[in-house]
Amino acid sequence: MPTRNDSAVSERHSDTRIVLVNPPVLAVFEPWYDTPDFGRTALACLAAYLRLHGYPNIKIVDAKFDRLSFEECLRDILAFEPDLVGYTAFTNEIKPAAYVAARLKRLKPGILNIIGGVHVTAIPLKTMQEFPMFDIGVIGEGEATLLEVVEQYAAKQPVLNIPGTIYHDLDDQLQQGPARERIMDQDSLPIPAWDLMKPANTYFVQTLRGCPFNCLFCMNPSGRIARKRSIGLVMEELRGIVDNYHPERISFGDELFSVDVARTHALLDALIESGLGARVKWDVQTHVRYVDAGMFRKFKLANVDRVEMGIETGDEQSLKKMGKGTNLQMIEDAYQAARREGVKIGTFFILGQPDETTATIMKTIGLAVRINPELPMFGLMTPYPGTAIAEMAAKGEGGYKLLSTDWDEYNKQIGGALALQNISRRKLEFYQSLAYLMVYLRNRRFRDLFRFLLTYRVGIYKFVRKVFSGKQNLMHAVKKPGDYDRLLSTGTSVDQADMIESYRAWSKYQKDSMVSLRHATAAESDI
Ligand code: B12
Ligand code: SF4
Repeated sequence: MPTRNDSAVSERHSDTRIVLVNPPVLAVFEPWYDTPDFGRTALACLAAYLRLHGYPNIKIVDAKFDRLSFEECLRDILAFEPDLVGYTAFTNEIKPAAYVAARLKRLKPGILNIIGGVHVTAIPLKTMQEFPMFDIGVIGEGEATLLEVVEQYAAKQPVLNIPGTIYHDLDDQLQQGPARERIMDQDSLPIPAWDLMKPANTYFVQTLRGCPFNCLFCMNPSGRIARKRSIGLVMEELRGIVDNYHPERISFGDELFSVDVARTHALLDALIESGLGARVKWDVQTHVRYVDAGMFRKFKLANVDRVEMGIETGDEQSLKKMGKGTNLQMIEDAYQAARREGVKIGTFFILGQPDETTATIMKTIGLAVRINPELPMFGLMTPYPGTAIAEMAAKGEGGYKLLSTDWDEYNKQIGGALALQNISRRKLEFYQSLAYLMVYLRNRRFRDLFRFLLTYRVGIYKFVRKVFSGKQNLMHAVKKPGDYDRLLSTGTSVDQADMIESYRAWSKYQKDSMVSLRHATAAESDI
């Protein structure tokens, strides 16, 4: 019987055609994410790398950015007549990606389906078992790995044992290749292929990959060492975007934008001196430990419109346990500095910290009311695979109750994956709504509240329907394509033990990667 690797071999040719897909949404809950005015950076990065290495026949189908339904997404993929199709997926996107891949496999069995992104990175084996419509999984940073996959394919070789992949061998058994080294020299990567997408209002630009912290709720997919692009290359990308596409906003999509304070000052100086800062709105996501009054002054001069920071909780004990390296004093200092310099702020809070109580939630809400950020964001704790929170939830530690491993529920704003033993999901959702209301009402921001309600009206309507239907599950409030569940039900979905294992495996990977990088750095300094 031919295996999926064999069947593909006969149809291969050197002029390989590749489609990269950001899958459609099941329903619009959060317009900012579900109907974005920006394309997915990962796909632009991968396309640019393949193109640089001699594969020009690439199409990006960004179904969210292009507002495509599942049918339209399939139509666009098929119209390009691809040999390989690569899908990107966060956890909450893995089922929609698998659904497109399954439909495509039925229509064109010879096409190689490749899945990449944080979900398959966190649980490679389980993802491939749960979703057999994917032929190859790419674990971690994708550029070099995808290129090798495409090269083997184009050379009419079965795609086997490539570092950073999980794949089906010639007997259709799942095997994992060796670990892929992270790309230390980020300047070796080309500028993302933004030209393969329609012009956008917003661009997410990455100036570095990685973050030194270890928050309980985050798997830190890019590793603990911040690998930085040079200021020159970042400026070249920014100039290209502003000159060619005239966007309204550029968001720095780094995990921790100002982790290298001196470099951040240099980048802000470059934005100010070049006059580029004045031509577009900017926002950055950073950390209260790595900002100060001088930096906020430069943010202002560089026309940075909003600085976003993960505050997470107003409870000192929870902050201590979290692994974020912050405390209430740092939060206070950062927000006071921003206010003094007149910089707008966005803040992320997560309700549902380990052993959270009503009292600690009220502390968080109290802090948010006092900070009164221009953009307040209250998420509910979500046990993403590969995180310590997922492990705790699966073991019932931290007062947690894992409600679901249905990935459609894994959304921080609205979803139904986790509750606490002493605070039901319904109650957490109540506090989340209360938090938004308190920030707007206590600060007399009635117009902002009205705008918030208007923006999120569809999500709010679905949320209310969920509450009144008495169902915990968000997906009951969603109209799915008729064959969605049937096509995806393989009977091999993950269970609690897999969530525990995912954290162990990912922590080990992170540690090994740190050790191997330290060796590499030591060896370099010996030369
Ligand atoms: C910027 C960012 C965003 C931006 C993305 C903007 C954009 N244009 O791309 C925005 C603001 C939209 C966003 C939204 C959300 N985000 Co976010 N985001 C990030 C962040 C900080 C960086 C992602 C990024 O762009 N990295 C740069 C690119 C180049 O790297 P990458 O995406 O990892 O892709 C590489 C590899 O993964 C791989 N790869 C990826 N796709 C593919 C596909 C193929 C075929 C191959 C071969 C390889 C491959 O190769 C790529 C290049 O090396 C990450 C943290 C992180 N370190 O990843 C969180 C992160 C991805 N986000 C996260 C979350 C939870 C969300 C939200 C769900 C939040 C929410 N509402 O609950 C939403 C989801 C939106 C949605 N679609 O539903 C989590 C995901 C956890 C999980 N397991 O799913 C992360 C890991 C943060 C965290 N603390 O846990 N996010
Ligand atoms: S600081 Fe941010 S990116 Fe770093 S580990 Fe914590 S949540 Fe993840």
